[in-house]
Amino acid sequence: MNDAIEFSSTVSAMTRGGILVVTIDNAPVNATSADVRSGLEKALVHAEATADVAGVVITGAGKTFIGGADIREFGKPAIEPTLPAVIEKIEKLSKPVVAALNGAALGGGLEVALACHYRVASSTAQVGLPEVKLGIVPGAGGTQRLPRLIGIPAALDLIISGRSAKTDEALSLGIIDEIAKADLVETAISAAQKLSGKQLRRTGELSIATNEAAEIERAAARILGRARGQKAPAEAVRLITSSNRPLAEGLADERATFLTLRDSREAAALRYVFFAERESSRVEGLEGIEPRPVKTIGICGLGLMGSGIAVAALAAGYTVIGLDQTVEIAEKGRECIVGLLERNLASGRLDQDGFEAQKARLSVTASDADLAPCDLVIEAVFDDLDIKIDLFLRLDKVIRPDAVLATNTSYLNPDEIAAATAYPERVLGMHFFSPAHVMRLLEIVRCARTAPDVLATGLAVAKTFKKLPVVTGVTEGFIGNRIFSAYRREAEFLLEDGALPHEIDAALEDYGFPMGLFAVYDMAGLEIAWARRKRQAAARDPATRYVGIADTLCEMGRFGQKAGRGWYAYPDGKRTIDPDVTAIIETARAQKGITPRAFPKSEIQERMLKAMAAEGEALLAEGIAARPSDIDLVMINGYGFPAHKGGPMFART
Ligand code: T1G
Repeated sequence: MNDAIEFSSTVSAMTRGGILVVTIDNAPVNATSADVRSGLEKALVHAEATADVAGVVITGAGKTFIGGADIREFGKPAIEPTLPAVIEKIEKLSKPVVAALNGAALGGGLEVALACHYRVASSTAQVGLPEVKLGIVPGAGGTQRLPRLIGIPAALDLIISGRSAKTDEALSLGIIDEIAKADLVETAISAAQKLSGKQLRRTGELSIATNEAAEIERAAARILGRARGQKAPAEAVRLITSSNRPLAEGLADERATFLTLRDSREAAALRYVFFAERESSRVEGLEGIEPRPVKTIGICGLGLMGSGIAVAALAAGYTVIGLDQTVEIAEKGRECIVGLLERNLASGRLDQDGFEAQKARLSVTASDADLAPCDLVIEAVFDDLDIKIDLFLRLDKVIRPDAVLATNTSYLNPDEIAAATAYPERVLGMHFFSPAHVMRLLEIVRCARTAPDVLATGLAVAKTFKKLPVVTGVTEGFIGNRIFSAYRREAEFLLEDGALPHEIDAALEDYGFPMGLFAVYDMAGLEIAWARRKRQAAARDPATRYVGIADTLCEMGRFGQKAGRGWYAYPDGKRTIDPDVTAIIETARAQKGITPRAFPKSEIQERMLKAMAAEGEALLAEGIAARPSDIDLVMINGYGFPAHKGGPMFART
């Protein structure tokens, strides 16, 4: 082995067995920055020109092969060499180039690997082209080379979903050629040595199977039906399904499309969300604060929410002790939890060993004393203040003073719960969204007296649950439900002013929401909000505009889809505009002397967005939310706000 050659500050190489082993070391994810591209290009020129170099291996330092192009460089002037230029050099090299995938090969990372003549992966590697999640298309050959390697239908699935494939799937699809059984780089070196002097398989020269037209047609139609106004998926479908044309032509079209999309509002919004998700767990004042160690988690209340939380905790490796009122109820909770684990097993998300291990870490009880070993207890009992305070007072007697107590309440004031306990500083809120084992969003409620290391514990546990934590202060409904209330109020004002439920829903779905507000309302049921409005009626300010239409519907028993009627009628379960509801709305307008007028979709959208943004501004001013992007993450991940619009705060910029 000779000395390392530094081709740039992030690209170095050593010759081993006549093979130039090029390592990219650009923390944190080996993104293909300008320095990486320049270093790679120099290494390829060196390999081509050096007689005793018989081939090249490209690998990454650390746990990622290449995490993609450097997203932070987007929007800045391009610096030569571009990634497509470097990739073309790889594919055209006269000597074999072998990719040694030591970890994630995503976006531009997989595109680099696709141009190599052979791909070896470690068992922990994953491959993917997630560009559509950033509002763009692969811009360095992915839409043209991947179909040549695995066919158009499989390429459509991977590129449009943006998902990653683990090595077994990547091998069976043909994206990688070998999973290293021993040392990855050694395996890659021997592959390069065997290929030296042989005819090289260049991905760009492969032909594309064209006997799958019907399957392609179906896949494309399915994808476009779900795009909901996004441009990138449609463009990706066009590029992939037309990839059986000369490579140079396809690459030129792909590059032009990528550059156009990269500068689009949709891509800017999705990049904003990407970085916002990594920002949300950074809380001012917590730098250097260590979370309390958590190994055993108690969950009180094993209903739908509690069972979902238990599944998330078991999947994260914790020991879980479930508590409910009686042994029978607790056992029912266990059945529910194990049922969810069995669904994970059946779907392949869990293997048999994993299933058995998680089941073994679960126990249930009706006795408070059994929660004594818990480092953290999360309550998900009925959302009633007295019930929650009573439970926490009981827990004060059985768990350690340093164990953390978390309430999952959606609407009660956690400060009142904390104030009633022996150690208020150990109390915080962990507001899960149902189903808790599926929904990523988790509002971490910082109570007035929550200790910093308790807040840090909540954030750390959220990360192990693979949740998206957003810290909120204490206010009615925290961030999400408070903004949702403003959104609902504005929609009801629009009803009185002249719009109808289906018109508002159509405008919201046109904007990108998967479902309009009134359709969601009917699905969730009107009675919950009605009960809350009745509780708050005495305190309501008569000077504030109040719309009683929903109350009228509830008084008529029109509680929504389950009741067969709500904002819509549901003859044979199909949501249908109900003239009775229109009449109720018209009567309400007349009673207030309102002369209704028509509202175009754009005005409905503008009023709804403005109402959400105004409430968001108030949350920022009150210090409930730390940053606008936190508010956007809550609305995107908890309330269906279209991510490609960035969220209500981004959308107003
Ligand atoms: N560019 C710049 N920074 C990136 C980055 C990227 N591609 N990926 C991650 N980071 C930053 C991230 O912001 C965070 O920064 C740190 O790295 C750790 O990230 C030409 C045009 C690779 C699976 O979409 O999926 O290639 O917060 O917390 O959990 O066709 O990062 O520490 O300051 O996520 O170990 C396509 C995006 C780009 C992959 C690692 N690639 N990244 O996960 O770390 S477009 C992607 C990820 C492209 C080509 C097109 C994940 C990861 P900070 P992290 P992780």
